[in-house]
Amino acid sequence: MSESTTVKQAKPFEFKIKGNPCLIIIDMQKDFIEPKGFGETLGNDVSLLEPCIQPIKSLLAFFRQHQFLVVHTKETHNSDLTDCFDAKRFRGAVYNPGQLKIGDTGPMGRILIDGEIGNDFIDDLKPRKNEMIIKKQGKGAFYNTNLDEYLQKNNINQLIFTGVTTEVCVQTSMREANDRGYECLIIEDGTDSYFPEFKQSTIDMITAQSGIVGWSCDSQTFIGSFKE
Ligand code: C5J
Repeated sequence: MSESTTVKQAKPFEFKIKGNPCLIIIDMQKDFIEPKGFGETLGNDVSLLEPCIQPIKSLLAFFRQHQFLVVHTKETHNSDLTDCFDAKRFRGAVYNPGQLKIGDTGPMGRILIDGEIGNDFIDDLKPRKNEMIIKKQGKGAFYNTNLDEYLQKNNINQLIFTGVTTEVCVQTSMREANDRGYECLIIEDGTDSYFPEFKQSTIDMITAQSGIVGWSCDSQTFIGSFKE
């Protein structure tokens, strides 16, 4: 890593790289991205999450090539659902009684349950053996996980956020990280939402007020900054 790498085009102002950054890939799981999983059962058009896959692939290749740390998160529950609050499990079903809930069996196995096909990462973004997988029950990657401890142990101060969905698990995790003292940058084309307008609003909220939660830029701007 060059000591002087700066993402000059980042918003709201340049993002200076200080040490090795860590790539955080949030919840790129079949349950959210492919038909017949959790995302679709909640009534969403999952095809809206496809555009971010290729930019995340490029970033992942770049981080691997530089031997920078990569963390993959996974929203998941134990098969006995003892780690799933009723408030989470039953909320949607109250209003849509026919809809599949967390733990119910769908075409890709039990919805959002660890070990089921739908709960696994999409084929394009499978973690390597040496990469950290954070299993989380909440929307935030820091809630009830050892992510903070892992990052501290590896002297990480800057996090590059990608994944889905922008305004739910990505934003929640980025806010948690910001409150823990990490400098955070969200990759604009490396995240998507079932609601494109929410994606844009999230990026605007994050970068407003002099980067109150962090910075943003697109994947090629980030990668290109290392070649300048
Ligand atoms: C959601 C997520 N949307 N990964 N999870 O429930 O954003």
